[in-house]
Amino acid sequence: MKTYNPEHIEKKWQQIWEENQTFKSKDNSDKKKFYGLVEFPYPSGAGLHVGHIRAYTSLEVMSRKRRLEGYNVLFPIGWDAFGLPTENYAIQTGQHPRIVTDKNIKTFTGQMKAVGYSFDWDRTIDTTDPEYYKWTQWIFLKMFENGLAFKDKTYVNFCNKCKVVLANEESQNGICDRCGSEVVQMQKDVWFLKIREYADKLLEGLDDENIDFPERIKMEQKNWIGRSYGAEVDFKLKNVDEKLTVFTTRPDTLYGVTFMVIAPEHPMLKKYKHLITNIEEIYNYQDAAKKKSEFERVQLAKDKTGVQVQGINAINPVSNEIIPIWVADYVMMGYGTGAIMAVPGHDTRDWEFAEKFNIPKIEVIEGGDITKEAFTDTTDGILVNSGMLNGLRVKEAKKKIVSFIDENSIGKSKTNYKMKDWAFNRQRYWGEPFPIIHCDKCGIVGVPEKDLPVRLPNVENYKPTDTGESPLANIEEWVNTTCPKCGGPAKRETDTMPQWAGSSWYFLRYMDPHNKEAIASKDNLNYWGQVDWYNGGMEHVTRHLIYSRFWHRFLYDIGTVPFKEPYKKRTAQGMILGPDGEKMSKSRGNVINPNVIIDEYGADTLRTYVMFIGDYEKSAIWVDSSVKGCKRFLDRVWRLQEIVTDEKGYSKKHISLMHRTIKKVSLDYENMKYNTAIAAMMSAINEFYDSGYITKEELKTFIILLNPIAPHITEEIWEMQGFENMLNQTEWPEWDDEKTVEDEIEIPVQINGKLRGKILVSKDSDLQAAKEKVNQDENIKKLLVEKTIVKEIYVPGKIYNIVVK
Ligand code: ANZ
Ligand code: ZN
Repeated sequence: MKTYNPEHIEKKWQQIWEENQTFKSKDNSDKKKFYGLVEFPYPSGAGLHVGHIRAYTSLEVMSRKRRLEGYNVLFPIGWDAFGLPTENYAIQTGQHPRIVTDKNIKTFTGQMKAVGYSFDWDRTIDTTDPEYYKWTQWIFLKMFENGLAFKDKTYVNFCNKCKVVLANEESQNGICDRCGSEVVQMQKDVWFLKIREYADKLLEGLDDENIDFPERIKMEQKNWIGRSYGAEVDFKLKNVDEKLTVFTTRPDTLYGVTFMVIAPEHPMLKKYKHLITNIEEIYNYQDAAKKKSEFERVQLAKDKTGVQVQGINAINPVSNEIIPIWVADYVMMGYGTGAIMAVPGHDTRDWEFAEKFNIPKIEVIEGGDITKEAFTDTTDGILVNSGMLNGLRVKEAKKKIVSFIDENSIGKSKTNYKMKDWAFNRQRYWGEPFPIIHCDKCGIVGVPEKDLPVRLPNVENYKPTDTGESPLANIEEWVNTTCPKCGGPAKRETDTMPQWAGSSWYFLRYMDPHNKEAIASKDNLNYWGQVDWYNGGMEHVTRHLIYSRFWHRFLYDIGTVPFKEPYKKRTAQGMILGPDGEKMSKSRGNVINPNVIIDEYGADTLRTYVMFIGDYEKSAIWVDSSVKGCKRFLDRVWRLQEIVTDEKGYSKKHISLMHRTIKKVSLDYENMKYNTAIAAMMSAINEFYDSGYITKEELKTFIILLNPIAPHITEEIWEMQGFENMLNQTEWPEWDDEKTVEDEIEIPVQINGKLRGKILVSKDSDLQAAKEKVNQDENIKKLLVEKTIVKEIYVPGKIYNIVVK
C-alpha cells in the first residue's frame, strides 16, 4: 500500500473540489438551508495565523457535516479590508492601499485554500470594492434620511499619533486601541449614528425566541447598552430662578442628600459665573479636568478632587434643606444630566468625597455603619431619617417617592443608557467616503442614490492633515462639486467611515454578492434568512455584535430585510496562546505560522490539532509534541486499510463501538466539543487495532465521521477503498441508541486462579450460555484435557472460574 503523503493528496483534493465546485451554495434550493458565518478577516500584512484557523475550523466542521446531512450550506468568506494598518503601511512605503490590500488578500486566499476550507469562493466580498461600499454608503444614506445620522460639535477622543477620532470603545482606559498612546479630548464636528434610539430594541432582541446566544454573550451586550431605570429630580437654586436637574437611580435616598456635584463641563458654571465668588478657582479646576481621560476620571479616581461652587446653593425638594454644590470630575457631562445628588451614606464615590472634604453624611437606610463606609447593600433595608418614607423598604420607598415627584412636578421617571451615540467618522483616507455634500444654501445634502458609489479618489499622500482633517480635503477637484438640490457650488464631506461600517452588514451581502440593484434580492434574503450560526472572537461580542444588530434592525424597520435579528446563534472561540503560554505576538517571537505546520505535517494534521487543542471556548497553549501526536493519529487512520476485512456491515464485536462513536462524535460536533469528539475517534481506532481488523463498512463510517476535521485524507481513503462516488456526496451516518449499549462483553476465564483466556458473552447470559462459550474456546479446551472439573463459578459480566484436579 502506498504511504500517507499529505502534500500530494491535499493538493489533489483541493483541485478536485475546485473543479467540481463542490462547495458552491445554491440560492433557493429545495433543501433545508444552513448559513454558517465566521468573522471575515482583516487582510493584514502578517497573513493568516493559527487563531484564524481555530476560529474558522469550527464552522468549517459544521458546514461539512451539514452538507452530508442533506443541507444546502452557505459558508462564505470575505475581506474586511479598510483600516489603519494598511493605510499606515501605504504611508510608509508610498504604495497605494489598494495594491497593498490586493497583495494581502492574495496571501490570505492562498493560505485558506491550503487549509482546505470549504468556503464558497464565488461569494467572496471585499469591503473596499466600490461595488460593495456602494451599499455601505446606501445604508448610511437611508439612516441619514431617517434622521438617524447627524453631525454635531462635541468633544471627541483624539489620538495625536494616529490623527484620528476614536469611538469610546476604541479608547478604553484612555489609551488608543490602535497605537497605545494616550488619548486627548478635542472639539470636532462629528457624524453620529443614533444607536441609542435603538437601545431598547437591541435589548429586546436578545430575548427574541429566534435567538440562541450563550448567557455570557447576552450579558456582555446588556452591560454594554447599560440601561438603568431611575428618575430625574429638579433641585431649585436658592435666590436664583433656575433648577438643577439630576439623574438618580436611587430617588428613595433623597433625604440623604448632603451635597450636589456637577461635571466640570456643566453649562451652569458659565451661565452663573457672575454669581460664583470663586470662579477663578473653578476655571483652574476645569482646565485640569480637560487633561484627563474619561477612564482616569471615572475608574482611577480613588483620590477624589473637587471645588465647592461658592455663591450658589440648591434646595432639597423634599426636605427643603440648603444643599451646597460642588464641581468634581467623577461626574461626567456625557451621562444622565451631568449633575448628581450626592448621598454619601449610601454611595461609595460620594462617601469618599464627603470623607475627604468633611461633608456630613446622613444614614437613610438602616443596617450599616456609615462612619466606616457607605452602606450600599440595601435591597432589604428599611428607610430612616426620611420623613414620609420612614419604615418603608427600599422598593416601596422608590415607588412612593417617584409618584410624589410626579404629582408635585419636581421631576419624572427616566431611563438612561451607558451606550452613547456612535461617533461615526475618521479623518483618514482608507475608508468609505460619506455620500454627503455640504451646500451653503441647502445645508447637508445626501448624494442621490443614482450617483452611488461615491468613489475614493486617488491621492498623492495618504497622511492625514495636522488639523486632523482627512487627506481627501486636499483634493480640490474631488471636494468641489455641485449641490444635488440647488445645483449651486458645494463641497463633499471629506471624512471617511470607521472600519466598523463595512462589517455591520456583510452577512447580508453574502446572500447575493453580485446584485447590482440591491443589497440582496428579496428572494435570496427570504431563502437564506437568519445566519444560523455565527462564530467569532469574544472581543467582538460587544461593539461589532451591537453595531451589526443595530444596522440590521434598522434595515428591518425600513423594510429592506425580512427578519428582525441577524444571527440565530452566536458562539466564540478561545485564544491560542504561544508555546510559552503567552499571547502570540511578533515581539515575543512565539507566533506559530500555519504554513509551517502544513508544510511539515499537512493541513489535515493542522486542522485536527487545532480542534483537539482543548475546550473550544477556552484559551489553549500550543504544544508542538501534540501536533506530532495528531499526525500519528492520521497515520494510523491511513494504515487501517491494511486490516480491512470483507465482512458485511458492522462486525458483532464492533457494533456497539460503532454506534457509540457515531453518537458521541455527532453530538460533540454540535456542542463544539471537538476535542472530545477526536478523542473518541482515537479510542475507537485503538479498539480496531486491538481486534486486529476493521470491516469495510466500519472503515467507511469512521472516515465519514472524521471527514469534517480531516477532509483530504478521508476522501483519499474513500477513493482507495472503492466506495461509491466521493465522500462529500455521501450521507452522515446514523446511530441506534439501543445498539450503543454494549451487549457483548469480554470476560476473563481462570483455571485454578490463573488467567487462561477470554470469552465473549452477551452481558446477561447465564451459566449455561457462558459454559458453551468456554467449551468452544480451543485454548481452554486443550488445558482441560484429562483434567477433572471440580467446580465452575460464573459471575455474570465479571469472570468465569474453573477449579480442576
Ligand atoms: C443618588 C444615589 C444614591 C445614587 C445612591 C447612587 C446610589 P447607573 O446605574 O450607572 O445609571 N450618576 C448619575 N449621573 C452621573 C454622572 N453623569 N456621572 C457620574 N455619576 C452619575 O448609576 C446612576 C447613579 O450614578 C445615579 O444614582 C447617580 O448617583 C450617579 F445610594 O444618585 B445616584
Ligand atoms: Zn444646495
